[in-house]
Amino acid sequence: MPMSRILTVAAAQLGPIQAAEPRTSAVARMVRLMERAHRRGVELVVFPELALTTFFPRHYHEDIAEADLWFEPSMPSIETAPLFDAARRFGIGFHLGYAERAGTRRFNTAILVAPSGEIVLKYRKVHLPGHAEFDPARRVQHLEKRYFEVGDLGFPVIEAPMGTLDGINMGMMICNDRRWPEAWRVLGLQSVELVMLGYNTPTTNQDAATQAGAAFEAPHLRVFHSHLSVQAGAYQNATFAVATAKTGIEDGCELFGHSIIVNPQGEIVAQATGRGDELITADCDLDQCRLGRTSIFDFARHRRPEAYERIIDQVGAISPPRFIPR
Ligand code: CDV
Repeated sequence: MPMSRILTVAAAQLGPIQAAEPRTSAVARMVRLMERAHRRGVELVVFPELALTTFFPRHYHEDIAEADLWFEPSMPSIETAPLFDAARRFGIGFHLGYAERAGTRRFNTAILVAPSGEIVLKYRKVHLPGHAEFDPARRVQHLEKRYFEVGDLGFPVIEAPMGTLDGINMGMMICNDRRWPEAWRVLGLQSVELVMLGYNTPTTNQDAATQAGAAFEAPHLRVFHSHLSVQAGAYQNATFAVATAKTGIEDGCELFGHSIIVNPQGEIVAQATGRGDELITADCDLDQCRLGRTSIFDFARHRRPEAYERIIDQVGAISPPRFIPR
């Protein structure tokens, strides 16, 4: 009987980080979570999207350069070094979302860091929600399209050692990406076994709130849609997923949290329930990915890309031909 390939992972959900909270304080909170994770035998900790600051795209800066205070021009930096030191001290890997400034370019980025402190993989968010200009109709802005470029790294997967395992296929996406099956499938096509993703999702759909006569989207459906997306993505691509949120009331805007860890059957195996810093953990037997990928989702046997042309050739939806009764 072959040994199971078990990796103990944690989603380190963060309570709110207010605009005035310095990075040193947010980093100290994360180091405390890493210490707790270590005591629970965790080998890899996943932090949320833009984990070092408030979710600043809700704040408008007319001059984009004024927003530079939210960005990291280097990684690690003096302020983030304690995370890398903690990784080495506790022998655990971590995933971190942050705003990256690369010269004059700005991205919503996530990195995977090995227990040695080495950066193993970087991803830059592809599906940027929101808008580029100040929208007076909105109570809360969502200016990701103003502050970030569309990610230019695709959806990469890397095989790397983690915990006691020799090699795990790990990939990343960020927040809104989780709602796009294309993103999951691109990871699935690289035999991903563990998808890490951070998110900041408000309890209220501001887009619906600003549309005249708009349909109401109940807060419980916001959580449902988030979980539905992660569970479906994990199931259809036979992978584990760790989806980690920020939660609570941040700069007057409520984030719904509800971080989850999902197995390749699409089942939630751990879920956060609180509104502050919270650690949820799961032992992930990566060999559970094998069933899906050798049966229903054996891509080599069953995919039919010749029928999927529209996925690549077309962006917006077109109208179908109309049936005219004789
Ligand atoms: N940070 C995000 O990407 N948030 C979006 C919200 C705006 C809907 C999300 O998909 O959760």
